[in-house]
Amino acid sequence: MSRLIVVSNRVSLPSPDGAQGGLAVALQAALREAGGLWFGWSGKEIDTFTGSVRFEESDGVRSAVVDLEPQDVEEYYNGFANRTLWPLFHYRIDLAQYNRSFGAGYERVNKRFAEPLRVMIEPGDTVWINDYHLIPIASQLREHGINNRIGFFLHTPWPPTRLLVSLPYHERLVQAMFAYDVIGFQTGEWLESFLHYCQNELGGTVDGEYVTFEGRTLRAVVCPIGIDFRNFVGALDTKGAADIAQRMQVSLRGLSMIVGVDRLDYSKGLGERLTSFETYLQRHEEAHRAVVLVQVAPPSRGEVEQYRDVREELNEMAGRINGAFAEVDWTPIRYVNRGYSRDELIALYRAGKVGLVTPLRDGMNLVAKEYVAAQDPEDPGVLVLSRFAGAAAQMQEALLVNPYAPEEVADAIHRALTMPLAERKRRHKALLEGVEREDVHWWRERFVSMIEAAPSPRASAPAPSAS
Ligand code: ADQ
Repeated sequence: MSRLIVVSNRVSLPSPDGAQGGLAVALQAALREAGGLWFGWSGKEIDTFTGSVRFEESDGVRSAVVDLEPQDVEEYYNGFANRTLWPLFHYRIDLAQYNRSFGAGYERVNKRFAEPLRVMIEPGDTVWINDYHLIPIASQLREHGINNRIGFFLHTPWPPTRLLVSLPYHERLVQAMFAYDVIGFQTGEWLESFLHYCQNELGGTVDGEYVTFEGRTLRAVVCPIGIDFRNFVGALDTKGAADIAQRMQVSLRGLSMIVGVDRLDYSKGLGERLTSFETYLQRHEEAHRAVVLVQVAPPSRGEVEQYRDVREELNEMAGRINGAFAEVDWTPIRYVNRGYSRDELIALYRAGKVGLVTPLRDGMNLVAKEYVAAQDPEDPGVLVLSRFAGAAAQMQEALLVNPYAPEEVADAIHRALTMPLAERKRRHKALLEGVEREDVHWWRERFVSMIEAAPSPRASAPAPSAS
């Protein structure tokens, strides 16, 4: 078996507070089982980039990290990745900032990552690049003569062509993708958008899963990510879970709890969610003093102004709604700005009669899968899920909603809270089967085997370059 080298922007080894994004949690799980090496940014800054690599090992995961300069972090990470590509890929061209220094920083950092990486890659290694931060890195590696099989997995949506063309130099970004052998997407919708762009904007040819542009062919596939199911449900038996379960039981005192758990990000539709809950309270007197929304949302990407804006907006909204509806003995929204460990999260999910997962756009959304995994099959809660989350493609037995339509979401909350046990069990059983079967190991095995099945090692002629 060939060695697996996984590359992502941040290498994030398991941490006790557990406050990590979906990609980090998934890659840790994938590497723990498959072995191999995880390469990326340490998350630390140094005055001058040296490219020197530090090797670490934690919880069975081997990693190799480099530090970046402050200018790199500003232009590449806070700039092109978080202010340009993230909003664009989540269909928010109103929030995307196009700044030449961001683009230059993005290409510079991709080159900087490629330097130490090429030294680590040995013949026969399989290389797996993750996410939008690192799209051009394969073309850099090809320029260095690396002809190993290289795959790329995009964790976010891929935007429709009409939106993508708002990005200056969009062709350059997509042309660089032809240095990969395989490109994976979370859903058929994002894959279709990618193929549409290649065919209609780039002038490539599409033949089934294969896309050819200027003599280079890549395979573009759908490969939805899952959770580390066994490991996750194992947390139900921990002390951390038992403690939270006990605290929730005491503090809920018969209230029905709706639970939301998200990174604080505008793509997660938190403002729209609070409006929907407000609508639900306006329309359902019987919910007053009977229902509570527990929304956990640890801040992320605080250097980017839009994230500060959304945080302020949510503080204001939660305060206003609580002010309007609260009684001396009841507060309708418990809004919590901190992360929880996996053990604590699973108990929170289990205590929720409704899992409210309503992103405006999401590559997949692992919270939806975690919520289902955490339920008691004999008395499960109901998942209310945005139809704009990638997870909706696999989770049709959830109550699917349009997160922009507060009345529709309010109706779904009501339906979920009043759903008969037999229907709850039927829906949950079907969802659970999918979450358990298509877990993170299934995802990793499928995607890595598709990279390994690529017809290369390719000839060492350089691919179209991003620079
Ligand atoms: P994210 O946008 O980070 O991931 P998501 O898939 O929902 O979103 O994963 C969030 C992860 O972070 C979950 O495992 C969750 O348990 C954890 N988490 C969230 N809030 C937390 C909290 N308060 N405390 C502790 N942990 C918390 C990106 C894409 C997604 C895609 C994933 C994986 O945006 O669409 O599903 O990558 O591909």
